[in-house]
Amino acid sequence: MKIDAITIFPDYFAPMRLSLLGKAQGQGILEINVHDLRAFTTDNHHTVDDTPYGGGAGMVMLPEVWGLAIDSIIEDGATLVVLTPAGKRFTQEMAQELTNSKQLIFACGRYEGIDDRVRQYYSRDEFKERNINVLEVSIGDYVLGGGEVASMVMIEAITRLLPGVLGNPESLSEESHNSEGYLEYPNFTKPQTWREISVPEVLLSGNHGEIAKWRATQAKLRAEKNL
Ligand code: 6GU
Repeated sequence: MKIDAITIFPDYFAPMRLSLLGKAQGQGILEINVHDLRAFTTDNHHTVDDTPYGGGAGMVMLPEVWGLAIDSIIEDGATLVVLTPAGKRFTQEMAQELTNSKQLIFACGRYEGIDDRVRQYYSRDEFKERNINVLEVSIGDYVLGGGEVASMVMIEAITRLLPGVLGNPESLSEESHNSEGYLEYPNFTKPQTWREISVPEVLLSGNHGEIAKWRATQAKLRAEKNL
C-alpha cells in the first residue's frame, strides 16, 4: 500500500518511521511519503491560506496550492482522505475498507479547513472513472488544530490490518471475533499477586471453557460501563 500525506508540518509525521510501521516500510509492504504543501506554492511568500468569502473568523486553505500538490501524486485507484471534524466518523469498519485502496492520500487541513472546491473537483466523474474516491473523515467529536494527528490515527489503524505488518496476526483474528461490540476482557500476567491484588482464580484453572466464558462476561461488563 502506498500512503501520501500532504501537510504544512511534515515534521509531525516523524513517528511514522518508528516501530511496526517503520519495519513494514523497510520490508516493502508499505510506502509512506510526506509532502510539504508549501513546496507547491507559486508566490514569494509561500502563501497557503486566505480569508473566507462571506466573512467570518479564521483562514481557509487555498484550492490552487492543494490542487497542484494532489495532482503531483494522485494515481488511479486512490482514495483522497480529507481530514475535517465535519467528516464521516472513522471506525474499525472504515479502516478495514480502506485497506483495499491502492493509494491513500491524506489531505491535512489547518485553520478552518480547505476550500470546498478541492473536494468537489476530485469527486468529478473523470476521477470516478479512474477509481479515485474522495472521503471526508473525522476521528471523533472534538476539534483538533489540524488533520495531521487525525491522519496518523487512521494510518496506524489501517496499516496494522495489512498482511505482514502486525507481529502476531492472531491478535487480529481475536479482535474480529470480538467485533460484535465487546472489545476486550481485562488481561493479567506475572506475578500472580501484585500489591495484594490477585489474578482471578479462573485464569489459573486451566479450564479453557470456563476461561472463555469468564472473558466474554468481563468484556460485556466493560462495554456496558463505557456506555
Ligand atoms: Cl479529521 N480534523 C480536525 N481538525 N479535528 C478533528 C478531526 C479532524 N477529527 C476530529 N476532530
